[in-house]
Amino acid sequence: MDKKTVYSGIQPSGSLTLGNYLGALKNFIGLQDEYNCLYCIVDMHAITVAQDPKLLRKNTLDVLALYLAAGLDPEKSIIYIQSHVPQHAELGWILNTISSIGQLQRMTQFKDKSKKSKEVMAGILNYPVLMAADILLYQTSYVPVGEDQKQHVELTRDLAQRFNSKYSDTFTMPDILTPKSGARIMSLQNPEAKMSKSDSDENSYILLLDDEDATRRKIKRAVTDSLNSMAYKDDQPGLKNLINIYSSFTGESVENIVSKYEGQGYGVFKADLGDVIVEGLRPLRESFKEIRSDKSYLEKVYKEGADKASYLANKTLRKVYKKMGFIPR
Ligand code: AQP
Repeated sequence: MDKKTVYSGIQPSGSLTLGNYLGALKNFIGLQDEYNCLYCIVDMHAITVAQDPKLLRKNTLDVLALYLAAGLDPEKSIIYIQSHVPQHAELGWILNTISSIGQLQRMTQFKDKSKKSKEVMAGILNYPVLMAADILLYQTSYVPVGEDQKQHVELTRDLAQRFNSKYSDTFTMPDILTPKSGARIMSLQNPEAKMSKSDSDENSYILLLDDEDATRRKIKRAVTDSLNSMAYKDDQPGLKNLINIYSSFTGESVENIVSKYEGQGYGVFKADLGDVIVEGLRPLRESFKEIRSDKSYLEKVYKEGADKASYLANKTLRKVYKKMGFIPR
C-alpha cells in the first residue's frame, strides 16, 4: 500500500522556541520512516507580520539548519522553502475565492495578531487559507502541529470539502496530529498565553539556540505560585507548564514527576528541569553549529527539496485548474 503523506511547516518569523520544538519539530522526526513527509520553512507565512529582510534570510537558513540538526533527513523527507514553490501562492489564491471572510475573522490567531497591529493587513486574515493550500497541494493525510493550529486545520478540511463537493473529489481530507505532551507550551512569564517566538519579553521563551546559562536562568525565573506545593493543577498554571516541559523531554509521567519532587520546593525541581532541557537539546545545539556553517550543503538541501515539492504540487494544481475551467497552455 502507498505510504500516506505528512505535511508541516514552521515560520522563520524569529528564532525557534521550545514550544515550536516540543509542539512540532520533535514530532516530525519519528514520522519520516512511516510516511512520505514534506517539511517546509514557510517564509511566505512569516511576511504576514512585518519582517526585516536581512533577518528573514538569516532565520530561514537557521530554521533549515535546525530541521536538519533535530534529525530531519533529506534522503527521507522533502525539506524546502515555501517561496521556492510558487504553487502554494497559486492554490492559496484559488482557495481564497471559496473562503468566507466571516469564518476567517473568527480564527483565534487572527483575533490575537490583529489586536497587536495598528493597521490590520489582509495577509493576517488570509494566513489560514495559504496554510490550507500548503496542506492540500500534497494530498496530505496528517498534519503534525501544536494545538494552536487546530482551528486552521479544521478550516483546511472545510475548504477541501467545499472544493470537493463543488468540483468533484480532488483533495485528501487531512487530520491533525498533536503530540501527547507538549502540544501547548505556555509562556514562562505568563502561563495563560502560549510560548511564542515573537513575544517581546525574552524571558517568556527558551530558544533552541539559547546557550546553557540563558536556558537555566530563564527556567529559574519562570513564574510559578506562592503555594510551594508540587502539583499538576489548573490553578497552578506556571508549575503545570514546567511539569509538561519536563515530561515532554524525559517521557516520564506527570504523576511520577510530581511524586519525585513532592516536598522539595520549586527550586530543586527548576534546577533539574534546567539540566533536563540543556541535556535534551545538547545534540541539536551541537550539530546546528556545524550544519549552519555549511552553506553549500544547505543550498543543496533546499534546491533538491524544491524540485521534488514542485513536481508534486504541480500535479495537484493542474487537476484543480482543469476542474475549474482554466484553459491549459
Ligand atoms: N507554545 C507552543 N506550544 C506547542 N506548539 C507550538 N507551536 C508554536 N508555538 C507553540 C507549534 O510550532 C509550529 C510552528 O509554528 P509557527 O512558527 O508556524 O507559528 P506559530 O504557531 O504562530 O508559532 P509562534 O512561535 O507563536 O510564532 P509567531 O510568534 O511568529 O506567531 C506549529 O505547529 C505550532 O503549532
